[in-house]
Amino acid sequence: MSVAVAKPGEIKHNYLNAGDTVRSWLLTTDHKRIAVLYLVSVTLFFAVGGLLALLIRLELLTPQGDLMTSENYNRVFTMHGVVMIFLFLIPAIPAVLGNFLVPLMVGARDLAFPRLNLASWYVYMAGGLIATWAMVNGGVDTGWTFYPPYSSSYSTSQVTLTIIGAFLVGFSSIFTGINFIVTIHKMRAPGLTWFRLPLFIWAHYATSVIIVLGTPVVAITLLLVAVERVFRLGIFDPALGGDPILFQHLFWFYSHPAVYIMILPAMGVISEVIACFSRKRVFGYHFVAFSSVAIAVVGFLVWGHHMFTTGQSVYAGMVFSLLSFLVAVPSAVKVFNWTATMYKGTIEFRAPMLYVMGFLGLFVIGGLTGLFLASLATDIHLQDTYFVVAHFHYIMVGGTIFGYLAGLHFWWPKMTGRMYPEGIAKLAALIIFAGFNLTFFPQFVLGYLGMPRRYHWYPEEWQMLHVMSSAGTALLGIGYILPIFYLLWSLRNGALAGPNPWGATGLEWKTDSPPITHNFEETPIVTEEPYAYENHHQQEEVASGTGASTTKG
Ligand code: HEM
Ligand SMILES: [Cu+2]
Repeated sequence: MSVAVAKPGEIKHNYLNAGDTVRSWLLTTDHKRIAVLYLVSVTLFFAVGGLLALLIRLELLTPQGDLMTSENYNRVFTMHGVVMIFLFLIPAIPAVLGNFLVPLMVGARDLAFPRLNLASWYVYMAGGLIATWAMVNGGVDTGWTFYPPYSSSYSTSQVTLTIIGAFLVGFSSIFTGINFIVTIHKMRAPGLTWFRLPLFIWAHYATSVIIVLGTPVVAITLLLVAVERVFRLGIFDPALGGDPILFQHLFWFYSHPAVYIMILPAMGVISEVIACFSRKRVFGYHFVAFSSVAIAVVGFLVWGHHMFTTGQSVYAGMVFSLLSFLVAVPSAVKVFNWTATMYKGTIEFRAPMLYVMGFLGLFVIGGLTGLFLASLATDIHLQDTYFVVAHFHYIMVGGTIFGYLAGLHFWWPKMTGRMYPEGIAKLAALIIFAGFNLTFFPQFVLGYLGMPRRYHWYPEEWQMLHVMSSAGTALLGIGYILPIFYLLWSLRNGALAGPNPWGATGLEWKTDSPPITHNFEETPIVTEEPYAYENHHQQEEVASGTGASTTKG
């Protein structure tokens, strides 16, 4: 492969120093700069969502609602959910890491539609700012799920504006999804066949398909709520002749797949990091790749597990229950294969790897408790309790955010040309792991004992568990703030990374850090399977050692 590379120690032209005016950033069509724009914006929204979470946990320290009124409590948890899901979790990995890495990993100069990519950021910002405007002008109190008829007929909060914000953000993710699909189909470097693609790419491909098929459904559904609200057309409100259960069907038809929009990209990160820091090819590459596709397909068939207690027919419930068990299989396949990848590997406990190991444990707890909820009988008891809250936070924080942080640290040297400080990064990972478990494990117990979600008054005997959870949040907060400081610090003071500080495989490591505007001096030519770590060790002894089948562990 003939790709010109700068020696560590000299900073060449790259995408970061290719122009430093505000205009050069705001009008850029370089996927890497757009990734940076997204990085800054999702981080800001994460901070807003985090502050709202802090308020929730502060209120729940005591059994009485003494910090805020019930109305305001409703607003705070709703805005926490809206910001975290629509403005942080859904875009975080695809729009930041995906945007940066998809073209690099497939050996392309940019995404297929660079201007559409920039448009997606503007649409995202427009949606985010409208939602923010709604928040500071009265807020919204329906829960992130916007269930009518409360949302369409009774709530006096800023429902319509928030919905317009969410609608726009949905379109920004559709733009990104289309861009990824076309890029992956059309712009792969010579020799980069489908089964030589990194699993990060497979995960983003599957995610993009879900985004493109699912997001329009929720966008229109939310718009219908706004239409009912503004024009009093009877769609969901029974008082107007509508059907509220119809809303739940449409909403969850997207929002269950949306949980995979949030987790699949993180799974892509895990595959890359685990192979690199175990120095092994991913065990069962084809199974891991196809399990992403299987999740994307079966994920569309399980939405009814959110509706077991709505009075949907028992037979429908049984089918949804069975299918929900089925969708756990491909996720389990991934976990088994990752574990098998580490088996007998030469494991390096770098910060990204600590996040990966955190992910494995927490995602398993999140996934298995999903099965408790997917069982018709147990869900009757657990539905709308803190058990559900704990379940999805194990997945969305323990899974997605851990994956995001793993990826951010892993590719930080590539994005910035600088190494982050390893010691404090490991410390932050440990604090986050401890803080996370202290926050959310007690919530499983609380939920099992009957603590309903979205309430801020509770019996005194549950206070201890709530205090533990709030204490964990403080710890978690410290853990999240640390990376902001040391990553910014590293921009000036970090050691120079050089093109491939981890000795990783993959095209993104074959060009400079940070890469030049067009990524590669010459189009790379791929001659190897992915994750040929073992081959690289043996290369000195065996001249042509690249023919092994990828499915052999
Ligand atoms: C893999 C990523 C997953 C994510 C991101 C995720 C996320 C979520 C979210 C956000 C909710 C709550 C929605 C709400 O009411 O506000 C939820 C509930 C639920 N999840 Fe998951 N989940 C995941 C995996 C699973 C799995 C693997 C299963 C089962 C096989 C599952 C089963 C359920 C069920 C049954 C509920 C509804 C519980 C109830 O309301 O009673 N989830 N999940
Ligand atoms: Cu679901």
